[in-house]
Amino acid sequence: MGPDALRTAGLGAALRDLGHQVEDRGNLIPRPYRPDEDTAHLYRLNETIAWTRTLRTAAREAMAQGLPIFLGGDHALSLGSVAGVAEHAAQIGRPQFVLWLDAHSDIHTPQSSVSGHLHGTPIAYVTGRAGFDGFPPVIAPVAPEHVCLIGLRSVDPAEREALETSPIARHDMRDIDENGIARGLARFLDRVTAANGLLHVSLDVDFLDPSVAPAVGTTVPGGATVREAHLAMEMICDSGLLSSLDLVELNPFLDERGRTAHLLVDLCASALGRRVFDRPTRAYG
Ligand code: EXY
Ligand code: MN
Ligand code: MN
Ligand code: MN
Repeated sequence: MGPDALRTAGLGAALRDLGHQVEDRGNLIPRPYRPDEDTAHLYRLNETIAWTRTLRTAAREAMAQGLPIFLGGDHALSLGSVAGVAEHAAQIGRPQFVLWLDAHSDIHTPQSSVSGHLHGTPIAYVTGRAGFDGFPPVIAPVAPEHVCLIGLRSVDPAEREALETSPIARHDMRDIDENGIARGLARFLDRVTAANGLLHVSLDVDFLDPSVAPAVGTTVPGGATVREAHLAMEMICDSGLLSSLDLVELNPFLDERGRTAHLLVDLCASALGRRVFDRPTRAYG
C-alpha cells in the first residue's frame, strides 16, 4: 500500500520534473496476506527471509544502473536493500555508509527483540551482528563506524546496551534540539566524502513528528519538523553523495488525504535537487 500511495502522490512526476529519468520497477514483494494469528509470527519470519533475498539481489543490480529508491512498506525491507547496495559498494571497492533517519535505532537481533517485529532489526543485520539464523549471510557488512542514526527518541534497553559499545554515530532529538540537525549531519557527510564512500539514506516516516506525518504505525511524539527533514535532504543533495534511498513505514490507511505521502514525495524531491533558489554547494570534507 505504501508504494502505491507514493505513486499516487506523484513521486515519479516530481522526480521527472527535476530532470531525472525514472523507471518504476513495480512491487517486488507480494502484498503480504495475514495468516491466522498464531502462525503469523513464523510466517512473517519465513516471508521476510525470502523477501530479503529478493531485495538484496534487486538492490545490488539496481546500483549498477542508477540511484535506486526503495518504497515501503515495512522497514524490514532495508534488510535486503542495504545488504544489496553494500554488496555493490564492495564490488566497486568503495565503503558503504548508512544514514538512518528514524525515531528508533532498529538494532535489535531476533533474540533481543521484545516485539519480535523484524522492522526493529535492520541495523543489526546489515552491520553483521549474529543471531539472524536462516537469513542470507551478510556478504558485505556495513562497518558500524559508517552508520549514523538521527532522530532517536525510542531506544529499547537492549538496543541502548548495543549502541553504548558501538562506534555507530547517533543523534537523538535532544541533540537536534540543542545543536540543530545540521551539525551532526554535516560531520557525518564530511566523513563520507573523506572516505570516498557511497551513501544510503533510510528515511522512516516516524523520524518526523506525528503531527506532520501521522501515516505510520510506530509514531513517537517529539519528532523532526518538516523543515528539519527538508534541511537534512537538501544537505544530502548538496553533498552529491546520495547513492540509494529507502522511503519506509508509510501506512496510507493512517493518513489524512495523502498528506504524509505528499510530504515524503517533497522530501525525496529535496534530496534529488528541488530548490527554491540555487545556492553554492557546500563542499563536504
Ligand atoms: N524497538 C521496538 C521494537 O523492536 O519492537 C520498536 C521498533 C519500531 C521499528 C520501526 C520501523 O522503525
Ligand atoms: Mn513496520
Ligand atoms: Mn525504522
Ligand atoms: Mn521507526
